[in-house]
Amino acid sequence: MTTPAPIKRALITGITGQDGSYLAELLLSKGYEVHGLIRRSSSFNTARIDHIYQPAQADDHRLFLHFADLSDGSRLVTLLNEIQPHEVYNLAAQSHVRVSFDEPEYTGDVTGLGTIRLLEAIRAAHIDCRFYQASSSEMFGATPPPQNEETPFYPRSPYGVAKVYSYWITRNYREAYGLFAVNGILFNHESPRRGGTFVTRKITRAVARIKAGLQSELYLGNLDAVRDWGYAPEYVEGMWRMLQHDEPTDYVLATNTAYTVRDFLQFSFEHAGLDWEKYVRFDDRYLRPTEVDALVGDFGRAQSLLGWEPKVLTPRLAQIMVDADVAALDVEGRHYVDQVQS
Ligand code: NAP
Ligand code: F7E
Repeated sequence: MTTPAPIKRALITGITGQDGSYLAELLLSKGYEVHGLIRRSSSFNTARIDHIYQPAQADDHRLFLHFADLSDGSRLVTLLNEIQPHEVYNLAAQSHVRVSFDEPEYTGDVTGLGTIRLLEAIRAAHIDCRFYQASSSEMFGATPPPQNEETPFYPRSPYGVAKVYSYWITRNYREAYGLFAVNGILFNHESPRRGGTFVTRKITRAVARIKAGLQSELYLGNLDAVRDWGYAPEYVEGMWRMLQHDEPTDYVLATNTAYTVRDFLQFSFEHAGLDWEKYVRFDDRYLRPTEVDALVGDFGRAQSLLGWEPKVLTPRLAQIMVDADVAALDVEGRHYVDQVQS
């Protein structure tokens, strides 16, 4: 008789965010026991994972949530001791670039120092685990595209600078302590679960609301910025593959295509049969003190070592997001009508 393989345990920080929710779904589908770190909040912050959170007595209860915070190092030590994970995915961050100019110290503390607190907790708990760090194309900042794993960093925001710290401390712990630690340098990736203040989701929600007659204007900042927008569910698959590889190294995940914010507007409004120029207005509050003009990633290493490549490219991504926002508004509308009529 063969003994069943031991269940793998993963810890995800940032599980309530866009990527954390898709990664939790992926790992559960692969049979993992998944532990997620969540923050105490005065309002509900688990909307993205409610659909996979089973009651504790259910047979397939393999998702566990723990209150903690990346600014609380001693809590991370007790948590790591308790969970003893085989894989740790550090996705938690103050992840908004514009906000990082308003809250630079806080962003440095969570997005930068949070990573060292987690790495030190792994060492203090004497755990033999693999570590994924959510690094970002924002680290390349002003260095012109195409960008790959050898491209020098030139961050242009407190967020980018904090991510550079986390990138290097992850490499340092790999070299100093032999930890299986990797940086996934991910270019922008979006989905219907993208936070509403990032430009893609702000646009696709506005399209749905304009179409429904609920909104008549959309205020934006710089429309000339060039980004390489991919599809988040494909990127979390790449994160997982990085931790399954024989050797730890760093990888870019991107689509290697370049579109402006204006292009994204065009794809989104056109899909709903609307002309974006009739609705979009400029608001300088959305400009940044220093902008990242162009990010376009070369994912050749991930393709050759991990067999990873993107399938959904930006024009299709915009359609997926518009369709999801239109459908969500329909459900909301039906819910409202049901309530009024009942
Ligand atoms: P997101 O939706 O903004 O999610 C961020 C997550 O971090 C949320 O779960 C949030 O919790 C949590 N968090 C924030 N501060 C925390 C703290 N002090 N302690 C514990 N948890 C905290 O971000 P995302 O788009 O999923 O991105 C995931 C990671 O990849 C982030 O590190 C981001 O910087 C990085 N990244 C993202 C992209 C992208 O295009 N999406 C590209 C490159 C790198 P709450 O829900 O309670 O706020
Ligand atoms: O801005 C321009 C803005 O906030 C994209 C994060 O996930 O990806 C994300 O950072 C561009 C910028 O994303 C508005 O100036 C114009 O040039 O959607 P965003 P981001 O700054 O690229 C990287 C890879 C990360 O790591 C980050 O965590 O769009 N833009 N008008 C606007 N941006 C916003 N947010 N709002 C506007 O109204």
